[in-house]
Amino acid sequence: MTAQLCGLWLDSLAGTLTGESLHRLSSRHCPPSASLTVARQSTSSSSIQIVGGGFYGNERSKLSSTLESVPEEFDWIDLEADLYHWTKTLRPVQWYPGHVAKTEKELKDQLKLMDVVIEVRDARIPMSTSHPQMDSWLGNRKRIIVLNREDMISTADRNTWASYYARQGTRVVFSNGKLGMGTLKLSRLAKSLAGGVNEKRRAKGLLPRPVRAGIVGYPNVGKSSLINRLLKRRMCPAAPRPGVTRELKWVRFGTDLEFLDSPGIIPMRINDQSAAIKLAICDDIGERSYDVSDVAAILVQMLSRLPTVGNKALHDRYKIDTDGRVGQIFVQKLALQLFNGDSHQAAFRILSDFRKGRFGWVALERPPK
Ligand SMILES: Nc1nc2c(ncn2[C@@H]2O[C@H](COP(=O)(O)OP(=O)(O)OP(=O)(O)O)[C@@H](O)[C@H]2O)c(=O)[nH]1
Ligand SMILES: [Mg+2]
Repeated sequence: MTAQLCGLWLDSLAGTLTGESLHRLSSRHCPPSASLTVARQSTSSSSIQIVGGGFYGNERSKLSSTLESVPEEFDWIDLEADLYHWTKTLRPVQWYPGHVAKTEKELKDQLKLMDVVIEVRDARIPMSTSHPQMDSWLGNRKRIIVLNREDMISTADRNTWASYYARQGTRVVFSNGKLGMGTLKLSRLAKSLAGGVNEKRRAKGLLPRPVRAGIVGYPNVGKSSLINRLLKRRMCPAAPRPGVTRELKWVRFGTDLEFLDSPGIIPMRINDQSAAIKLAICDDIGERSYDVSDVAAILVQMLSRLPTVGNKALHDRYKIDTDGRVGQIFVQKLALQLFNGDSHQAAFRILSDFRKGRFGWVALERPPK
Protein backbone atom coordinates (compact mmCIF):
# COMPACT_ATOMS: atom_id res chain seq x y z
CA MET A 1 0.00 0.00 0.00
CA THR A 2 1.24 3.47 -0.74
CA ALA A 3 -0.04 6.63 0.80
CA GLN A 4 0.49 10.26 -0.09
CA LEU A 5 0.25 12.33 3.03
CA CYS A 6 0.63 16.11 2.70
CA GLY A 7 2.55 15.64 -0.51
CA LEU A 8 4.98 13.10 0.96
CA TRP A 9 4.97 9.52 -0.18
CA LEU A 10 5.08 7.47 2.99
CA ASP A 11 5.24 3.84 1.99
CA SER A 12 6.52 2.66 5.33
CA LEU A 13 3.90 4.61 7.25
CA ALA A 14 1.14 3.33 5.04
CA GLY A 15 2.30 -0.21 5.49
CA THR A 16 1.61 -0.08 9.17
CA LEU A 17 -1.63 1.85 9.26
CA THR A 18 -5.17 0.77 8.52
CA GLY A 19 -7.33 2.68 6.07
CA GLU A 20 -9.12 4.34 8.97
CA SER A 21 -5.85 5.37 10.68
CA LEU A 22 -4.65 6.92 7.44
CA HIS A 23 -7.91 8.74 7.01
CA ARG A 24 -7.54 10.19 10.49
CA LEU A 25 -3.95 11.24 9.99
CA SER A 26 -4.60 12.77 6.61
CA SER A 27 -7.71 14.68 7.65
CA ARG A 28 -5.72 16.29 10.48
CA HIS A 29 -2.37 16.94 8.92
CA CYS A 30 -3.20 17.71 5.31
CA PRO A 31 -4.85 20.84 3.98
CA PRO A 32 -8.19 20.14 2.24
CA SER A 33 -6.52 20.20 -1.15
CA ALA A 34 -3.84 17.65 -0.23
CA SER A 35 -4.44 14.19 -1.52
CA LEU A 36 -4.49 10.83 0.16
CA THR A 37 -4.19 7.75 -1.97
CA VAL A 38 -4.89 4.42 -0.40
CA ALA A 39 -4.44 1.48 -2.76
CA ARG A 40 -5.68 -1.21 -0.45
CA GLN A 41 -8.99 -2.65 0.45
CA SER A 42 -10.60 -0.29 2.93
CA THR A 43 -11.62 -1.48 6.37
CA SER A 44 -14.90 -3.15 7.04
CA SER A 45 -17.04 -0.16 7.88
CA SER A 46 -17.24 1.02 4.28
CA SER A 47 -18.96 -2.07 2.97
CA ILE A 48 -21.17 -2.99 5.88
CA GLN A 49 -24.84 -3.44 5.13
CA ILE A 50 -26.89 -0.36 5.87
CA VAL A 51 -29.61 -1.14 8.35
CA GLY A 52 -29.72 1.91 10.60
CA GLY A 53 -28.18 2.85 13.94
CA GLY A 54 -28.98 4.65 17.14
CA PHE A 55 -27.84 6.61 20.11
CA TYR A 56 -27.77 5.50 23.68
CA GLY A 57 -31.23 6.17 25.01
CA ASN A 58 -32.26 7.36 21.54
CA GLU A 59 -31.74 10.95 22.57
CA ARG A 60 -29.80 13.07 20.19
CA SER A 61 -30.22 16.14 22.37
CA LYS A 62 -28.64 14.27 25.26
CA LEU A 63 -25.76 13.41 22.95
CA SER A 64 -24.94 16.99 22.13
CA SER A 65 -24.96 18.06 25.76
CA THR A 66 -22.75 15.08 26.70
CA LEU A 67 -20.27 15.87 23.97
CA GLU A 68 -20.19 19.52 24.94
CA SER A 69 -19.06 18.54 28.41
CA VAL A 70 -16.01 16.71 27.02
CA PRO A 71 -12.93 18.84 26.37
CA GLU A 72 -13.03 18.77 22.59
CA GLU A 73 -9.63 20.45 22.15
CA PHE A 74 -8.02 17.06 22.60
CA ASP A 75 -6.77 15.73 19.32
CA TRP A 76 -7.05 11.98 18.84
CA ILE A 77 -5.27 12.21 15.51
CA ASP A 78 -2.17 13.61 17.18
CA LEU A 79 -2.28 10.78 19.70
CA GLU A 80 -2.52 8.26 16.86
CA ALA A 81 0.46 9.88 15.13
CA ASP A 82 2.49 9.78 18.37
CA LEU A 83 1.55 6.18 18.90
CA TYR A 84 2.78 5.33 15.44
CA HIS A 85 6.19 6.81 16.29
CA TRP A 86 6.39 5.20 19.73
CA THR A 87 5.72 1.74 18.35
CA LYS A 88 8.22 2.08 15.50
CA THR A 89 11.21 1.34 17.74
CA LEU A 90 9.63 -1.60 19.57
CA ARG A 91 9.86 -5.29 18.82
CA PRO A 92 6.84 -6.02 16.60
CA VAL A 93 3.91 -7.68 18.34
CA GLN A 94 2.74 -10.77 16.45
CA TRP A 95 0.46 -13.56 17.66
CA TYR A 96 -0.93 -16.36 15.58
CA PRO A 97 -1.43 -19.39 17.80
CA GLY A 98 -1.85 -22.89 16.38
CA HIS A 99 -5.56 -23.18 17.17
CA VAL A 100 -6.33 -20.03 15.16
CA ALA A 101 -4.34 -21.29 12.19
CA LYS A 102 -6.17 -24.61 12.49
CA THR A 103 -9.72 -23.27 12.76
CA GLU A 104 -9.50 -20.25 10.44
CA LYS A 105 -10.16 -22.24 7.28
CA GLU A 106 -12.98 -24.19 8.91
CA LEU A 107 -14.54 -20.94 10.12
CA LYS A 108 -14.33 -19.39 6.65
CA ASP A 109 -16.17 -22.43 5.25
CA GLN A 110 -18.81 -22.28 7.98
CA LEU A 111 -19.37 -18.55 7.42
CA LYS A 112 -20.71 -19.42 3.98
CA LEU A 113 -23.59 -21.27 5.69
CA MET A 114 -24.57 -18.37 7.97
CA ASP A 115 -27.78 -16.39 7.58
CA VAL A 116 -26.26 -13.56 9.56
CA VAL A 117 -22.82 -12.88 11.02
CA ILE A 118 -22.36 -11.11 14.34
CA GLU A 119 -18.96 -9.47 14.45
CA VAL A 120 -17.99 -8.69 18.02
CA ARG A 121 -15.49 -5.91 18.67
CA ASP A 122 -13.97 -4.46 21.82
CA ALA A 123 -15.75 -1.13 22.47
CA ARG A 124 -12.48 0.33 23.78
CA ILE A 125 -10.77 -0.30 20.42
CA PRO A 126 -13.39 -0.91 17.70
CA MET A 127 -10.97 -0.22 14.86
CA SER A 128 -8.11 -2.32 16.17
CA THR A 129 -10.50 -5.26 16.65
CA SER A 130 -11.79 -5.06 13.08
CA HIS A 131 -10.27 -7.93 11.11
CA PRO A 132 -8.81 -6.68 7.80
CA GLN A 133 -10.04 -9.76 5.92
CA MET A 134 -13.56 -9.88 7.35
CA ASP A 135 -15.08 -8.01 4.40
CA SER A 136 -13.74 -10.45 1.88
CA TRP A 137 -14.80 -13.45 3.98
CA LEU A 138 -18.35 -12.18 4.41
CA GLY A 139 -19.06 -10.79 0.94
CA ASN A 140 -22.73 -9.74 0.89
CA ARG A 141 -23.67 -11.75 3.95
CA LYS A 142 -25.79 -9.85 6.49
CA ARG A 143 -23.70 -8.50 9.32
CA ILE A 144 -24.29 -6.95 12.73
CA ILE A 145 -21.45 -5.20 14.50
CA VAL A 146 -21.46 -5.59 18.26
CA LEU A 147 -19.40 -3.25 20.41
CA ASN A 148 -19.04 -5.37 23.51
CA ARG A 149 -17.59 -4.24 26.85
CA GLU A 150 -19.82 -1.16 26.72
CA ASP A 151 -19.34 -0.85 30.48
CA MET A 152 -15.63 -0.23 29.88
CA ILE A 153 -16.03 3.03 27.97
CA SER A 154 -17.50 6.40 28.89
CA THR A 155 -20.91 7.65 27.77
CA ALA A 156 -19.15 10.23 25.61
CA ASP A 157 -17.08 7.47 23.94
CA ARG A 158 -20.20 5.45 23.36
CA ASN A 159 -22.15 8.33 21.88
CA THR A 160 -19.29 9.27 19.59
CA TRP A 161 -19.14 5.72 18.24
CA ALA A 162 -22.94 5.50 17.97
CA SER A 163 -22.98 8.74 16.02
CA TYR A 164 -20.15 7.54 13.75
CA TYR A 165 -21.89 4.27 12.86
CA ALA A 166 -25.23 6.07 12.42
CA ARG A 167 -23.53 8.39 9.89
CA GLN A 168 -22.22 5.31 8.10
CA GLY A 169 -25.68 3.76 8.13
CA THR A 170 -24.33 0.77 10.00
CA ARG A 171 -26.37 -1.14 12.53
CA VAL A 172 -24.40 -1.49 15.72
CA VAL A 173 -25.42 -3.05 19.01
CA PHE A 174 -23.65 -2.08 22.25
CA SER A 175 -23.51 -4.90 24.74
CA ASN A 176 -22.20 -6.14 28.02
CA GLY A 177 -21.33 -9.81 27.78
CA LYS A 178 -20.72 -10.01 31.49
CA LEU A 179 -24.15 -8.81 32.62
CA GLY A 180 -26.17 -9.46 29.49
CA MET A 181 -27.17 -5.95 28.38
CA GLY A 182 -27.83 -5.74 24.66
CA THR A 183 -28.09 -9.50 24.14
CA LEU A 184 -31.86 -9.62 23.68
CA LYS A 185 -31.72 -6.80 21.18
CA LEU A 186 -29.00 -8.72 19.38
CA SER A 187 -31.01 -11.93 19.10
CA ARG A 188 -34.08 -10.01 17.88
CA LEU A 189 -32.02 -8.19 15.29
CA ALA A 190 -30.37 -11.40 14.09
CA LYS A 191 -33.77 -13.05 13.65
CA SER A 192 -35.27 -10.07 11.85
CA LEU A 193 -32.29 -9.71 9.49
CA ALA A 194 -32.38 -13.38 8.61
CA GLY A 195 -36.18 -13.60 8.51
CA GLY A 196 -36.24 -13.93 4.72
CA VAL A 197 -34.62 -17.36 4.90
CA ASN A 198 -37.76 -19.12 6.08
CA GLU A 199 -40.04 -17.15 3.78
CA LYS A 200 -38.03 -18.53 0.87
CA ARG A 201 -38.19 -22.03 2.30
CA ARG A 202 -41.94 -21.82 2.76
CA ALA A 203 -42.35 -20.63 -0.80
CA LYS A 204 -40.46 -23.75 -1.89
CA GLY A 205 -42.68 -25.96 0.30
CA LEU A 206 -39.87 -26.63 2.80
CA LEU A 207 -40.26 -26.59 6.57
CA PRO A 208 -38.75 -23.61 8.40
CA ARG A 209 -35.37 -24.10 10.08
CA PRO A 210 -33.57 -22.16 12.86
CA VAL A 211 -31.75 -19.01 11.76
CA ARG A 212 -27.97 -19.54 11.81
CA ALA A 213 -25.90 -16.76 13.36
CA GLY A 214 -22.12 -16.96 13.42
CA ILE A 215 -20.31 -15.08 16.18
CA VAL A 216 -16.86 -13.97 15.13
CA GLY A 217 -14.25 -11.54 16.35
CA TYR A 218 -10.82 -11.01 17.86
CA PRO A 219 -9.75 -13.03 20.91
CA ASN A 220 -11.15 -12.16 24.33
CA VAL A 221 -13.67 -9.60 23.08
CA GLY A 222 -16.53 -11.47 24.79
CA LYS A 223 -18.00 -13.74 22.08
CA SER A 224 -18.62 -16.78 24.28
CA SER A 225 -19.86 -14.65 27.19
CA LEU A 226 -22.48 -13.06 24.94
CA ILE A 227 -23.79 -16.48 23.94
CA ASN A 228 -23.85 -17.64 27.56
CA ARG A 229 -25.78 -14.55 28.64
CA LEU A 230 -28.31 -15.09 25.90
CA LEU A 231 -28.79 -18.74 26.78
CA LYS A 232 -28.71 -17.95 30.51
CA ARG A 233 -26.49 -21.01 30.77
CA ARG A 234 -22.76 -21.55 30.61
CA MET A 235 -22.68 -23.42 27.33
CA CYS A 236 -19.43 -21.99 26.00
CA PRO A 237 -16.26 -21.71 28.08
CA ALA A 238 -15.36 -18.08 28.79
CA ALA A 239 -12.47 -16.67 30.81
CA PRO A 240 -10.51 -13.43 31.08
CA ARG A 241 -7.68 -14.33 28.72
CA PRO A 242 -7.37 -14.55 24.93
CA GLY A 243 -7.53 -17.97 23.29
CA VAL A 244 -10.10 -19.70 25.52
CA THR A 245 -12.39 -21.00 22.74
CA ARG A 246 -10.37 -23.34 20.55
CA GLU A 247 -12.99 -25.03 18.43
CA LEU A 248 -16.15 -24.13 16.57
CA LYS A 249 -19.27 -24.95 18.53
CA TRP A 250 -22.98 -24.78 17.63
CA VAL A 251 -25.52 -23.95 20.33
CA ARG A 252 -29.30 -23.68 20.02
CA PHE A 253 -31.23 -20.66 21.36
CA GLY A 254 -34.93 -21.55 21.65
CA THR A 255 -36.43 -23.19 18.60
CA ASP A 256 -35.60 -20.64 15.97
CA LEU A 257 -32.01 -19.49 16.42
CA GLU A 258 -28.62 -21.22 16.39
CA PHE A 259 -25.32 -19.64 17.27
CA LEU A 260 -21.87 -20.68 16.18
CA ASP A 261 -19.25 -19.80 18.79
CA SER A 262 -15.78 -19.51 17.28
CA PRO A 263 -12.21 -19.05 18.46
CA GLY A 264 -10.95 -15.46 18.39
CA ILE A 265 -9.37 -14.82 15.03
CA ILE A 266 -6.49 -12.50 14.37
CA PRO A 267 -4.48 -11.75 11.20
CA MET A 268 -1.48 -13.98 10.60
CA ARG A 269 0.62 -10.82 10.37
CA ILE A 270 -0.41 -7.61 12.14
CA ASN A 271 0.83 -4.76 9.97
CA ASP A 272 -0.58 -1.99 12.11
CA GLN A 273 1.61 -2.00 15.21
CA SER A 274 -0.37 0.79 16.87
CA ALA A 275 -3.36 -1.56 16.73
CA ALA A 276 -1.21 -4.43 18.04
CA ILE A 277 -0.16 -2.40 21.09
CA LYS A 278 -3.78 -1.49 21.79
CA LEU A 279 -4.73 -5.17 21.54
CA ALA A 280 -2.02 -5.89 24.12
CA ILE A 281 -3.18 -3.10 26.44
CA CYS A 282 -6.77 -4.41 26.29
CA ASP A 283 -5.67 -8.04 26.79
CA ASP A 284 -7.03 -9.06 23.38
CA ILE A 285 -3.83 -10.80 22.31
CA GLY A 286 -1.69 -13.49 23.95
CA GLU A 287 0.57 -12.19 26.69
CA ARG A 288 3.60 -14.02 25.33
CA SER A 289 3.49 -11.96 22.15
CA TYR A 290 4.55 -8.69 23.76
CA ASP A 291 6.91 -7.12 26.24
CA VAL A 292 4.76 -6.07 29.20
CA SER A 293 7.12 -3.20 30.13
CA ASP A 294 7.04 -1.73 26.62
CA VAL A 295 3.26 -1.95 26.48
CA ALA A 296 2.77 -0.44 29.95
CA ALA A 297 5.18 2.38 29.09
CA ILE A 298 3.13 3.25 26.03
CA LEU A 299 -0.08 3.02 28.03
CA VAL A 300 1.35 5.56 30.51
CA GLN A 301 2.19 7.89 27.62
CA MET A 302 -1.32 7.49 26.19
CA LEU A 303 -3.10 7.96 29.52
CA SER A 304 -1.06 11.01 30.29
CA ARG A 305 -2.40 12.62 27.09
CA LEU A 306 -6.03 11.59 27.45
CA PRO A 307 -8.07 14.53 28.76
CA THR A 308 -10.17 12.36 31.06
CA VAL A 309 -7.09 10.76 32.67
CA GLY A 310 -3.90 12.87 32.42
CA ASN A 311 -0.80 13.10 34.61
CA LYS A 312 -2.86 13.95 37.66
CA ALA A 313 -4.71 10.62 37.66
CA LEU A 314 -1.38 8.80 37.27
CA HIS A 315 0.06 10.77 40.17
CA ASP A 316 -3.04 10.26 42.33
CA ARG A 317 -2.79 6.52 41.89
CA TYR A 318 0.96 5.90 42.10
CA LYS A 319 2.32 9.11 43.67
CA ILE A 320 4.79 9.40 40.83
CA ASP A 321 5.26 12.62 38.89
CA THR A 322 5.41 12.36 35.14
CA ASP A 323 5.29 14.58 32.11
CA GLY A 324 4.07 11.52 30.23
CA ARG A 325 6.95 11.58 27.77
CA VAL A 326 9.00 8.57 28.85
CA GLY A 327 6.69 5.85 30.05
CA GLN A 328 9.62 3.50 30.70
CA ILE A 329 10.95 5.81 33.42
CA PHE A 330 7.52 5.81 35.01
CA VAL A 331 7.46 2.00 35.00
CA GLN A 332 10.95 1.87 36.53
CA LYS A 333 10.03 4.37 39.26
CA LEU A 334 6.96 2.29 40.13
CA ALA A 335 9.10 -0.85 40.15
CA LEU A 336 11.50 0.73 42.67
CA GLN A 337 8.66 2.09 44.75
CA LEU A 338 6.50 -1.03 45.01
CA PHE A 339 8.15 -4.09 43.54
CA ASN A 340 11.81 -4.20 44.62
CA GLY A 341 12.90 -2.99 41.21
CA ASP A 342 10.94 -5.64 39.29
CA SER A 343 9.72 -3.68 36.28
CA HIS A 344 7.75 -6.62 34.88
CA GLN A 345 5.53 -6.62 37.96
CA ALA A 346 5.22 -2.85 37.90
CA ALA A 347 4.23 -2.91 34.24
CA PHE A 348 1.70 -5.63 34.89
CA ARG A 349 0.17 -3.58 37.71
CA ILE A 350 -0.32 -0.58 35.39
CA LEU A 351 -1.92 -2.74 32.69
CA SER A 352 -4.13 -4.49 35.16
CA ASP A 353 -5.20 -1.17 36.75
CA PHE A 354 -6.21 0.10 33.32
CA ARG A 355 -8.14 -3.08 32.54
CA LYS A 356 -9.99 -2.80 35.85
CA GLY A 357 -11.00 0.78 35.11
CA ARG A 358 -8.84 2.32 37.86
CA PHE A 359 -8.26 5.38 35.66
CA GLY A 360 -11.95 5.56 34.76
CA TRP A 361 -13.54 3.79 31.82
CA VAL A 362 -12.02 5.17 28.64
CA ALA A 363 -11.88 4.13 25.03
CA LEU A 364 -8.44 4.18 23.42
CA GLU A 365 -9.83 5.04 20.01
CA ARG A 366 -12.23 7.54 18.58
CA PRO A 367 -13.71 7.29 15.08
CA PRO A 368 -12.38 9.29 12.14
CA LYS A 369 -14.05 12.69 11.85
N1 LIG B 1 -16.46 -5.95 31.88
C1 LIG B 1 -16.85 -6.77 30.91
N2 LIG B 1 -16.31 -7.99 30.84
C2 LIG B 1 -16.73 -8.80 29.84
C3 LIG B 1 -17.70 -8.40 28.90
N3 LIG B 1 -17.90 -9.42 28.03
C4 LIG B 1 -17.09 -10.41 28.42
N4 LIG B 1 -16.38 -10.04 29.51
C5 LIG B 1 -15.36 -10.84 30.21
O1 LIG B 1 -14.28 -10.97 29.31
C6 LIG B 1 -13.65 -12.23 29.44
C7 LIG B 1 -13.52 -12.89 28.08
O2 LIG B 1 -14.77 -13.28 27.62
P1 LIG B 1 -14.97 -14.49 26.59
O3 LIG B 1 -16.42 -14.60 26.35
O4 LIG B 1 -14.21 -15.67 27.02
O5 LIG B 1 -14.28 -13.88 25.29
P2 LIG B 1 -14.10 -14.60 23.87
O6 LIG B 1 -14.24 -13.53 22.83
O7 LIG B 1 -15.02 -15.75 23.75
O8 LIG B 1 -12.59 -15.06 23.97
P3 LIG B 1 -11.81 -16.21 23.12
O9 LIG B 1 -12.63 -17.45 23.19
O10 LIG B 1 -10.53 -16.34 23.84
O11 LIG B 1 -11.65 -15.67 21.75
C8 LIG B 1 -14.51 -13.01 30.44
O12 LIG B 1 -13.85 -12.96 31.69
C9 LIG B 1 -15.82 -12.26 30.49
O13 LIG B 1 -16.44 -12.31 31.76
C10 LIG B 1 -18.27 -7.09 29.01
O14 LIG B 1 -19.11 -6.64 28.24
N5 LIG B 1 -17.80 -6.33 30.03
MG1 LIG C 1 -14.63 -17.74 23.43
